[in-house]
Amino acid sequence: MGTERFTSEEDDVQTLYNDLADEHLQPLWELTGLLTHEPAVSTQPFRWSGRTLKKLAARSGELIPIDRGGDRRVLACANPGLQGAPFATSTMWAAVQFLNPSEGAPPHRHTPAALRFVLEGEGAWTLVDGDPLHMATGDLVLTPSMTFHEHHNPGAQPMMWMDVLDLPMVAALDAVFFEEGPTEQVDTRTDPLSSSEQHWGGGPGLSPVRHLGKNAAAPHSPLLAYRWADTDRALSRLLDSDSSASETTLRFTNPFSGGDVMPTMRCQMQRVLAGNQSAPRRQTGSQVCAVLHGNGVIHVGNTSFPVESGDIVVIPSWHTWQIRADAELDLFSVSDAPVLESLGLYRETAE
Ligand code: GTQ
Ligand code: FE2
Repeated sequence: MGTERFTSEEDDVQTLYNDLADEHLQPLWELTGLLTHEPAVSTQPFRWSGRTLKKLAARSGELIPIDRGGDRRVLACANPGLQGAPFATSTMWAAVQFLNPSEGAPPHRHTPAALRFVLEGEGAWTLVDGDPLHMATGDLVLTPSMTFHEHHNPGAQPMMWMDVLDLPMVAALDAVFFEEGPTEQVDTRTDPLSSSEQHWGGGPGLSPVRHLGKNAAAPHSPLLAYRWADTDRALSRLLDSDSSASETTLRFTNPFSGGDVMPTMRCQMQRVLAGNQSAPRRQTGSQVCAVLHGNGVIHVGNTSFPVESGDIVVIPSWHTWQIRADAELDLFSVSDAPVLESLGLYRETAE
C-alpha cells in the first residue's frame, strides 16, 4: 500500500503532493490529530461479564483440545476500540485460561511478561523456571519476561484464571521473542510451597541476606506468588486502622526493591466498603481490573458498568473512573503505570 496522497486545488501544489507521495513523504501542514491537546485514546471502556466468561471458557474446554493453538486454551478479551486486535487495551493483553482436570499446558518462554490472577477456584499449578506455584482464589502469580512457564491441573475440578500480559506494548516495540521449552512434557510437580516463597515469603519485611545481592540486577520481584490470605489481612488492617476510611488500596511490591512487581505492569488491590464510593480519579495509562468479591458499579468516562465478582473491566487512559460498592468490593487491577512513570509520562488528577 502506498502512502496517503494529499490533494490541492492549485495545480503546482497538487504536483508537489503527487511527487511527495511517490517518495513516501507527507506534508505535516496537511496532517491533523497527531499532537492532540489531550490523549486521543482508541481503547474503550468495556466490561466482560464473569458469568459469560465462565460459560464460554467451559464450552471451549469441552470442544477444543489443549494442543490446538499454542498449547493454551485461552479466550482473549478484545477491546471493541482496537480494530479487531485481540487486546484488552492498547498496551495489555487480558484473557481467561481454562484447564480441565489432568490437563497440562507445556513449557515455553517469551519476552512479554505475564501474570495470573485467580478469580475463583483452586487446584492448578504454574511452574515458573521449574518452581511449582499453587493457584487459588485471590492469588497473584507472576511469570516475568523470559521465565519458562507451564501449567497443570491435577485436581478433580476444571480451573480458570485471568492472564494479563504486556504483549501489545512489547509488540509495539518490536521486541517479541518466543521459545518452546526444553521438553514437550508437562512437569506435574505440586509442591505445597514454592521455592520463591520459601526464600522471599518468610515474613513481612524479612529478606534473606544470602540472596539479596543476587537479585540486585533482576528487574522483577523475586517473590512470584502473592497469597490472598496476606492481601486480605493487609487490607483489613489498613481499614481497621482508620475508622473514617471507606476504601483502601494496596500495591503488590517487589520485596527487594519496594518497587512494582515487574517493570511493565503495576498490580494493586482496592477494597471499597459496602455503601461507599471511591474518589474519582484519572491517570495516563490503561488498566485492566477484575472484581474478586462484591458488587456495585464502576463508572468509566461516560459509561457505567454494573459489576459482580468475576467481571473484567477496562479503564482506558485519561478516563475518569470511580467505584461504587453495593456489597464490599475487592478490585484487582493491572496497569502500565511503571512504564509511564519511568518515561516521565505519568499524570494523574483527582477530579
Ligand atoms: O499461559 O503462557 O493468555 O503465553 C497468553 C499467552 C497465556 C501462557 C496467555 C501465553 C499464556
Ligand atoms: Fe506464555
